Amino acid sequence: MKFDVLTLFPEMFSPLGQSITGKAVEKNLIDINLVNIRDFSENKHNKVDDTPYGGGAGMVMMPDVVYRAYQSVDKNLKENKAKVIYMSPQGKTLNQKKVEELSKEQHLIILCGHYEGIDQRVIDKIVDEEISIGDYVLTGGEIPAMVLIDSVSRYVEGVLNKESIEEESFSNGLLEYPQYTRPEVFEGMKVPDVLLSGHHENIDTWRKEQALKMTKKKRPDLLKK
Ligand code: 4G4
Repeated sequence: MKFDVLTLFPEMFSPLGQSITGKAVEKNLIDINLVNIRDFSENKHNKVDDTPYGGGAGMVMMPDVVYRAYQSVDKNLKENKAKVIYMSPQGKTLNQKKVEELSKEQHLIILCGHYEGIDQRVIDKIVDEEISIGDYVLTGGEIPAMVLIDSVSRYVEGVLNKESIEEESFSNGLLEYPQYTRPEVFEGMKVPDVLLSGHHENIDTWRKEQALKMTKKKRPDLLKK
């Protein structure tokens, strides 16, 4: 899966080079291409933003600079049209269903705004979908873009083992059951006996009960759905 990221701060994306996403990059299961929007400024001072028409605080990213950055990426990899996503607090909130849906795409172009956002005209011209990672405001769309790339990458074939994805939270509509590992006793607290019993059916039943109990207690809203 290919991700092109249009951003003023490509250095912010180094966390994706670590851990599971880092391995996925090494194995060429995902390809993350960072495009620095500033490289497309035609101004002698590499200016990328300007004051808002109508007045108000802050700066707005200029549409022509963003558009040239967009035009520099190949949108038809193997005749597969890329989907352009704008990370914005005004978008539809990301959830696991949306993540799974996006993982079926071959190619995503992710646009990250900074300052007060981007001139609306280039948004209207190039963006297919506006997505938010939750109802709060951040300084830029870079962290939301990383959240999107990380969550979507987990569904790419070979990135995780199949069981992890099938067993996890939300895919069955419930929270996960609690996990335990060695030591058997930690600070006087023992691992539940059933997990040491080797009785797979009992373990399964116990885990299902726990998942239900945890969901009732922590996220009763999930049970109503
Ligand atoms: C677009 C418009 C996404 C992008 C305005 C981006 C939160 C989210 C930005 C802005 C973002 C989210 C500067 C307010 C960048 N903040 N919830 N900031 N702002 O997904």
